[in-house]
Amino acid sequence: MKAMNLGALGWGVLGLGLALALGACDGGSSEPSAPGGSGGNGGSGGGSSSGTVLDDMEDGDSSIPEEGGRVGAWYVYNDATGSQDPPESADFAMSQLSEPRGDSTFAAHSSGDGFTEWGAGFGFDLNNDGTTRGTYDASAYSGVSFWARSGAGSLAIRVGLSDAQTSAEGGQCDPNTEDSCDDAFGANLQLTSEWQQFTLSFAELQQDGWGMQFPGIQRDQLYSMQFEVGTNVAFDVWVDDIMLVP
Ligand SMILES: [Ca+2]
Ligand SMILES: [Ca+2]
Repeated sequence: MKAMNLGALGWGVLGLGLALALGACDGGSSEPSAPGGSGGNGGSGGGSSSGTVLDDMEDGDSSIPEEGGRVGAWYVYNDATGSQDPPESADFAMSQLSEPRGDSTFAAHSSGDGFTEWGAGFGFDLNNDGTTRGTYDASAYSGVSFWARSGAGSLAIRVGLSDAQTSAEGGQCDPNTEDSCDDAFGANLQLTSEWQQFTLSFAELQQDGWGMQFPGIQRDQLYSMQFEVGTNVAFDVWVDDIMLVP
């Protein structure tokens, strides 16, 4: 749960990593196809019922399901120049959907505005029990998928998966050099007011380019998954049904 500390510190700048937690098989989590969510972007046609659920958020709490070696808490992080809800100081509980999306009634939700340095985001660690932050081995999977929408119009976000290369903890980038760490492998996506399913293969993820550069994501040593917005934008982001794709 104390991942928030990390959020405030190190992860700063853009993406971090991935995390994945699988989990809970409570009803419906394995079937992201939802009425109204048609236009799945990149969705591999028809539902990814074969994936491993990292979090479907249906229990409403701020932790990913503790399963398969995954454990971690949701947190927000930002450059401290604007306002974000929930605030970093609060527990990041999941939010109830005003309109259920298929079997889903809860999702991760954060909104805010006024950030001017690099922005704000939210995410979760894949292997952090609150005492020790370690890596998660996702090498059995080809990528991740999730559903997302914007509650405030079209919005550009960056999804990042931090690994042992781009996280200071990995000892490969240099946390003492500005703009070395935290340039996580990820992708830039465009959200709309409609729910869309995004499927990203690890192979297609790229660093943003401002940090120490590495040839490719280290999928067997992932730290976290994060959803981030840039500066000078009012945002209202919803994320649901995050899965590891075989
Ligand atoms: Ca939970
Ligand atoms: Ca959900």
